[in-house]
Amino acid sequence: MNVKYNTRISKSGKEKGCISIAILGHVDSGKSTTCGRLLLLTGEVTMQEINSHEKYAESLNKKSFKLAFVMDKNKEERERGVTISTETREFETENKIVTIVDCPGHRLFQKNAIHGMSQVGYGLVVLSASDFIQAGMTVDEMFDKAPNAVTHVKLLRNFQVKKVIIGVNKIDEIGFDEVKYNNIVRNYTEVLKQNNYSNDIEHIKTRGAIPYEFIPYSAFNDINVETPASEISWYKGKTLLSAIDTLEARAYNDEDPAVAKLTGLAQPAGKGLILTATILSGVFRPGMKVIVKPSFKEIEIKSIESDRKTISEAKINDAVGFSFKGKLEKEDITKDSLISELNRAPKLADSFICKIKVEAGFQLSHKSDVQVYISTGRVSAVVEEIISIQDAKGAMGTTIPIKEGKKEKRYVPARRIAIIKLKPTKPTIVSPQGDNCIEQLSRVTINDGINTLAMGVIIDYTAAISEVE
Ligand SMILES: Nc1nc2c(ncn2[C@@H]2O[C@H](COP(=O)(O)OP(=O)(O)OP(=O)(O)O)[C@@H](O)[C@H]2O)c(=O)[nH]1
Ligand SMILES: [Mg+2]
Repeated sequence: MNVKYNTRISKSGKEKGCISIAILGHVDSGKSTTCGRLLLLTGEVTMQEINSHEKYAESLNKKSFKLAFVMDKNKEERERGVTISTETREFETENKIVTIVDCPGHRLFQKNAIHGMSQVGYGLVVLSASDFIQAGMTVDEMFDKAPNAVTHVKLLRNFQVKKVIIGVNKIDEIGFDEVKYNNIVRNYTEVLKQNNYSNDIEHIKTRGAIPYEFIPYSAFNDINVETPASEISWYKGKTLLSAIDTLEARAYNDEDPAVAKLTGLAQPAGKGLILTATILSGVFRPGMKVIVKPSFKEIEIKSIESDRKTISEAKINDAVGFSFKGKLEKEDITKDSLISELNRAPKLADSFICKIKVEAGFQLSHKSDVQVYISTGRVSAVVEEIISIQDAKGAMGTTIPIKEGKKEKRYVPARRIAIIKLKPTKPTIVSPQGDNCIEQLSRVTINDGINTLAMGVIIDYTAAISEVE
């Protein structure tokens, strides 16, 4: 093992940790405005640019969107005042190089938000403060008020992020009121608890819980984004930028196989295809021979770009563009493609075996059709076999085999652990737990189309015929 932290030499020549954050939350909570403010405060965008956005926004009767227009670049987004597609930018804090992926909050563009979540190591869920100020709101009431403030953290937990910051934005709209802020924190903590977010070290270690932190601020009015504000002198915690600065750079093992997930493609005039991708494991370098799956196209990396600069290495969670020596066709690519180091690529599986735990209030039936989320994508599958089930009285994790021909254990009851076999409708790339495991390819969430039924890890698989040949 040779564990390192993902770092890069910054513009100032200082070695800084690299982190990536998806900006999530309900529509209009101020996600794009937050991104605009962060880029302005860190010098990536000038006041002149904001002023010119303001003029244009004013002509559309949307003056308050001047900061959001930094991220919302296309005509439709600007005219409607909503984010449609994700937008990625980079800025630096004192100790970190930060990639932000601004996601849409509108439910019509949920797919794009999920695409954004799948690319990052951290989440910033932006709440609009006035939504949750009433004392004792239930999770259902919060969902009714701002569905994606609840749905996004639920979805995000499938993506192995290391922490979420809950940004309580628009603190000006609740008159900077401490009591109201405390109600928001109390209310929303319930949403987090229900979805396996916890700051309890034991829960983090044993249940894979994701830690969280609340930060009050106002992106539009520049309150507690970079500097502590007198308006909320009752608040003694971090500013939004200091909370971001203290997120840990992702650890990686530089001996692990290099694997990246495709996020998009571009074809600049007169040039070859450029694939944009997020690194899941290992280190990519120019000259490396790679294989694209599921097409099995082999090709060599010519150069790697990040934020329009050429870089010599791409490491965990980096969002980069690859250009290639040789010809890569659009047919070689699907939206689920993985780019991996040749001879060390994870395999396509025809079926896979998982150890899962069924969620409270649900059961998982034999032969049922389910949707399986692996953090790189989603696939339809059938629960082909229930191999063993945890004894109701047994210790956690001990399972008893189903007896041949026995009818009654045809489903896994709520809260029970089981070993099951899933058969996807198409070969799917997985990485079972164990040596060289790629975490994002080893965890599954099983969904019935609406609800999460179970979550767990992949422990084994049967390789697809295309891998065996
Ligand atoms: N009062 C107040 N308004 C804010 C604040 N931050 C953002 N807004 C306003 O909220 C509105 C929506 O802002 P956006 O940044 O576009 O919101 P969004 O979350 O990116 O929206 P989608 O991407 O469409 O989901 C704009 O009118 C902003 O000016 C704030 O701190 N205070
Ligand atoms: Mg937006």
